[in-house]
Amino acid sequence: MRGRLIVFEGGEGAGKTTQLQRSHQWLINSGWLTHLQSKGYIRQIVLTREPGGTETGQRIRQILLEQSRPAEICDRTELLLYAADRAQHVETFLRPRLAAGDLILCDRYTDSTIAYQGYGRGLDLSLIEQLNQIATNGLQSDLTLWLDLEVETGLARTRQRGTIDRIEQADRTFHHQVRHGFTTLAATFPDRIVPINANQPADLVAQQIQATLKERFQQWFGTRFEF
Ligand code: Z5A
Repeated sequence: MRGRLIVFEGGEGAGKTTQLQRSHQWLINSGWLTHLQSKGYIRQIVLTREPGGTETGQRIRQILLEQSRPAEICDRTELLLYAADRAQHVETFLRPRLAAGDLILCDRYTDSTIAYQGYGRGLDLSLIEQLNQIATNGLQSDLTLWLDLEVETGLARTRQRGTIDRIEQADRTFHHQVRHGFTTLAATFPDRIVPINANQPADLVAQQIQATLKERFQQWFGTRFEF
């Protein structure tokens, strides 16, 4: 049994967290989870996120995203903190669970660093790729669902929610660069990164994701299942 890593990516307010939870519920309620378990394809589903998927990572997350110290962290420090969070996450959480056969749904992973610190902050892309390699020891996602949404719409959603963290405060140009980063990544890795149109009601976004997951399950496990 080999687990699979499914990552949800996107800019601010794209709906990653909403859709990760919906996918989890759908896998349970549709019977897919039981089906995959009964065939011995996966052990269980686990949910996680970056930054903050481990205890150490939660402390790093606080440093990175708390609102009270926005100016203190310089760009390279930020990059290294995301890498440190990831190294801990991969080593102590992701790899053991994948080895045990878990299906992991993860909110953000390596592509966020390329999009935010690379395209957004303008840090050297080859340096970031090297750091991602060090932090992950080569562990890539099996599938990345990139929820694509216009910057203004995403920011409006987060403003409505009423919480603004350190990166959400960055200017609009930054967020446009981030989106350009994801667009470039999706064009470069079309098998691994699947664009999802996030500019539609949550139910329709969820349906698009479910269709993608069904396709991948068939590809990975050679199994079809309808309920
Ligand atoms: N970051 C980085 O820079 N480098 C890295 O390597 C990594 C991360 C790993 C993590 O913050 C921050 O870290 C992030 C990038 C940076 N930047 N910031 N800021 P986070 O985990 O706290 O938050 P986030 O990942 O940015 O997620 P978010 O802003 O909370 O958005 P979301 O998860 O994509 O969306 P949501 O919470 O599901 O939905 C947002 C709101 O929209 C909410 O009120 C929903 O009810 C609503 N919503 C959701 N879907 C819809 C639809 N379809 N229509 C209308 N409204 C909707």
